[in-house]
Amino acid sequence: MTASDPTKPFLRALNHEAVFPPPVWLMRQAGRYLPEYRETRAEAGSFLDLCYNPKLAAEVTLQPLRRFPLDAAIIFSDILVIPHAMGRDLTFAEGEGPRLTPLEGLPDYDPAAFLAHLQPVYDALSETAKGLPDATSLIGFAGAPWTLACYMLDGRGGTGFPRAVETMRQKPTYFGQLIDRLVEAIVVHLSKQVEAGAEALQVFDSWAGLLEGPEVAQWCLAPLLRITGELARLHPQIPVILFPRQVPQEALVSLAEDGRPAALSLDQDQDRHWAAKTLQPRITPQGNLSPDLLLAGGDALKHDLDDLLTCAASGPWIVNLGHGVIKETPPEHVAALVARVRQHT
Ligand code: 1CP
Repeated sequence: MTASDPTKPFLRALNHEAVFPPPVWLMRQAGRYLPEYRETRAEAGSFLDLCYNPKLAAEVTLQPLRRFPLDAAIIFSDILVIPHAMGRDLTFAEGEGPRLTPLEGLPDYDPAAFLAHLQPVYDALSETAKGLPDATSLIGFAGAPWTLACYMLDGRGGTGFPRAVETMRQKPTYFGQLIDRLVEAIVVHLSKQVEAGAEALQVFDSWAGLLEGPEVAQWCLAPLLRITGELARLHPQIPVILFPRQVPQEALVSLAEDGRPAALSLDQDQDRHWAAKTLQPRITPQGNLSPDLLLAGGDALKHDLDDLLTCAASGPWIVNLGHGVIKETPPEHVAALVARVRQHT
């Protein structure tokens, strides 16, 4: 399959074609808001056991597609499997999110051991590809260097990553070496996902909003450009979506001009009409409904979606949220959202 595969609306939109109604998928579309996910997770034992079980990971990847006519499936995994595969310990305590031992020095990166650790992710992709409906595309993903460094240095989320911010500011040489190592590992992991069947890739820089002024260019944009540059060389036909969450508009413009990602995923605070005018001529915007509105459902969600669909009528757009589905979201709200996108002609 290539990005111009005429049967797949998601890949057509990534190829900068205006597809209407626009393709739709949701970040965290597989996950705890679905009762069948909670059941499979219990069967697997723990979250990480689920991530490393190819059959069950493929099963939860496909679960949302059985309920909703989505245009893409994102492989069920986590951004933190990269630090884990670099020998960092990783646990997910129930209801508490991830925990890692805070990094000292540089992490190990032995490519053979790294790929052996991550083989279940590639097997899950091949397994998922077998069960995918014909018009649905398969997305592989990774965390961006800055966001992975945040978790590796602080060892947990929810705190604003003070150690990562301080290390980035106080020890730029060391920090640069860490970022270099992560860029290398991320490219290898994404490239293997393509070989296993991923038709598009998304890179999550969820904590890019913590960077200030010139730090955005240095630690978010530059590493992302190195990743898209390497991937364009290795897999020129594979579209890449970048998600630099909460960065200023000029950073998005700079990525659209210099980075040539196929798409930029916008968080819910970005002005979508500005994006339609400024970014859409160059790249495909993706986003940016509020996960809180999806949780609430009803008229406010309908209004916001109708506003978004006006942007999607002016050129290529992929309907998505500005961040992941909140775990208390009723699945019926997701069904209503997808149905309303489909109804639009
Ligand atoms: O309890 C559970 O079952 C675990 C909840 C959960 C899930 C469903 C975690 C723990 N990760 C995932 C899957 C996941 N994570 C996917 C694939 C599923 C899909 O999207 O449908 C993806 C793409 C991710 C990516 C991810 N993990 C990000 C980037 C996107 C984002 O949300 O900003 C981040 C930051 C993580 C770290 C992580 N993993 C899990 C949690 C609870 C967190 C966030 C912790 C924090 O708030 O800092």
